[in-house]
Amino acid sequence: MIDFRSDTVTLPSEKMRKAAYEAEVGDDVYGEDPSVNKLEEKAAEVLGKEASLFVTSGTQGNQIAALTHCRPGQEIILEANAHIFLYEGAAISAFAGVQPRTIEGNRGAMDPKLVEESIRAEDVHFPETGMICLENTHNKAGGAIVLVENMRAIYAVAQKHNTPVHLDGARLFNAAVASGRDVKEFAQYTDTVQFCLSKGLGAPVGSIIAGSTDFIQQARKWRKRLGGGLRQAGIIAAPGLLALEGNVERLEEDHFHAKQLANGLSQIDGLEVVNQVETNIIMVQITKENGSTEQLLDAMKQHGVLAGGMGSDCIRFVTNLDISKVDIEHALSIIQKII
Ligand code: TLP
Repeated sequence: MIDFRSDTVTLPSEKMRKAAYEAEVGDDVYGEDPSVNKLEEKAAEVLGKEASLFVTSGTQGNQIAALTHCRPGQEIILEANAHIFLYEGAAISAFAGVQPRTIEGNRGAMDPKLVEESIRAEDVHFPETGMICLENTHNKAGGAIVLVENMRAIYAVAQKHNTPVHLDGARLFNAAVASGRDVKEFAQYTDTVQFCLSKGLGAPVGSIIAGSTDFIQQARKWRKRLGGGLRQAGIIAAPGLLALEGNVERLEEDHFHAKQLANGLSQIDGLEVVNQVETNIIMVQITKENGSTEQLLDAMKQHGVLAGGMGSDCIRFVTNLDISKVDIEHALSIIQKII
């Protein structure tokens, strides 16, 4: 199978399995797992934040941000197609007791002016704005990079109104590598950042949430409340550290593969690539009359190529570190034949 459903599907490398096997471990609820501590220190340093926390998933990291920054009855400002809004089972409402206030973005970027207009004034009728969420790269916008300049402008608005900014940076390293910038440049315009080790970076499990020492202290408590306090978690943190130290630069090749795939797909009669491919996500629409997304996905599957629907009329192809140039050429020839 050539699997383009997501970059979450990568399998741990030999080195990662060996790191898991050999990891020094302890009870992380007591803060005694040396491998987890090492990963958390490294992640905080890479992002330029005071501290960080290893969490089970991107969703858990984002929810911990909402729970720590906000109180029930508040409102979160976020982009209308944000993962937190569309794909996290309304967890912000279910757990943190907040409601979303969405803003239609441009390729995932919200207009800072609209963000400022959406911040609630003090009024007995209104919820308070508890936090502003950004997403970079933006998944539903096809892995679009939200520019540092846009983040800086939104952060200035947030600071003026004393409102925390959280970044859902599930694929922040993709944004940084593709724009030739350091992740710190993005992270400096946020109070907290969540990034996934188990997406583009290729680790089997886990995410990081980073922020101030005080924030992480409270976040640790929320993680425990959510049942996310793990014990000998070094087993999964060690491959995560390898991913962070060894796979960031490899994203450049991954993005190159994505461009090759996008180029090939756009030359197939009956398909249209509808996003500008900046990182590792390609959104494709069928232009052929009577062609259905489900039919094409089924036929591709029968020929060993998987891609995702993501609940829209687009087919999402995501490249990842396990996909080679040969896989891409092979997949293109199959799709060409069956369409
Ligand atoms: N995204 C997954 C699916 O949930 C759609 C994927 O395959 O892309 N933020 C962003 C921007 C994400 O894309 C995802 C996962 C998450 C958060 C949640 O991460 P996990 O799956 O680790 O909870």
